[in-house]
Amino acid sequence: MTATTQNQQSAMLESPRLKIAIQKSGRLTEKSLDLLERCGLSFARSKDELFCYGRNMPVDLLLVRDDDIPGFLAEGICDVGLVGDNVALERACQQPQEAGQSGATPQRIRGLGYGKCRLSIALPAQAAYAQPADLNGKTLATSYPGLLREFLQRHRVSARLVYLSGSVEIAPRLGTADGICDLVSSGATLAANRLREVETLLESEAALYQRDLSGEGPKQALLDRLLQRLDSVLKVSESKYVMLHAPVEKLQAIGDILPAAESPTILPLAGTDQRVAVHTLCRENVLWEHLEQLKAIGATAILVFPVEKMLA
Ligand code: PRT
Ligand code: ZN
Repeated sequence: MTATTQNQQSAMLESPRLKIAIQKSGRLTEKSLDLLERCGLSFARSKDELFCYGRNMPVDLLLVRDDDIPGFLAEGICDVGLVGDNVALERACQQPQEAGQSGATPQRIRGLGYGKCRLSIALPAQAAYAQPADLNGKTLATSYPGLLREFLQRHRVSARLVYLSGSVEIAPRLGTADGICDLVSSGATLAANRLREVETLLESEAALYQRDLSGEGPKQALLDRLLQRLDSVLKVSESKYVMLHAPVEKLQAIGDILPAAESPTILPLAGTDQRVAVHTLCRENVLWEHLEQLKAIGATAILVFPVEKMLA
């Protein structure tokens, strides 16, 4: 080991270490790990470990059940958590007393763009529904009693709640409930159980939450450094680099079609002065519809590349 490596290692041991909690095993795990890796973090990790030591920055990982993350933040067991808004907000509904204690409520810092879903009320397909008042007197099964109760109170609806930790969508068929309140992403589970979405209570995604780090300057500085990298990674994940050939007179139209395009590089093409090569960075995703529109105005050789890193 060189003296420099030794110095780096002893500096890492002495500095405060930021603890990030992510879901151990589930829908958010792979994307959360991938995101942290793209921010340049590397962890010494074996499959069953609950705690992973950060190899190249004083940042460690806690692998836990997603439902535990808001509580771990509130209790200071971890400093940062990557968790669905649905889980964080459900806990905030169930523990409203925390809101009064300064510092105890985890703060949402960034939406991360994955784990997207919505919390919805669904009723059997044939059930009549026009407004929340139609839920009066009904029994609703849910894993989200806090958020559902809050919705019902807001609409002055009196309904009975049945708590189920899973398989909520089969409750109406079993006769346990008249309807459900559960997470929906594609809608396939509702369709398979002949349920119809009637109200959306919440749009959710995985988000970065932090606990109050006032008075812990070095840890907050570490988090700020990580957030800078995160912003760059999030920005770049949507960005695309586009190259195409086009008629000279269509340059303006091309700029109008491409989403959030930067000022393009225009290059001459050998053997013609009617057409040029156009290279440009788009800050938003380029979809098939955009390519079809480009083709329709005479663009050819259209190539779209993902952007791996960008330092603006
Ligand atoms: O063990 P642990 O407690 O950590 O995991 P978990 O089983 O509680 O959570 P997991 O891994 O299923 O989900 C983790 C997070 O992913 C959730 O808290 C949401 O933030 C997010 N997410 C995104 C979803 C869905 N989409 C989703 N579709 N979580 C659950 N579902 C379920 C939903 O409950 C329903 O049963 O998928 C079904 C509906 O899906 P569609 O596509 O048929 O509509
Ligand atoms: Zn869970």
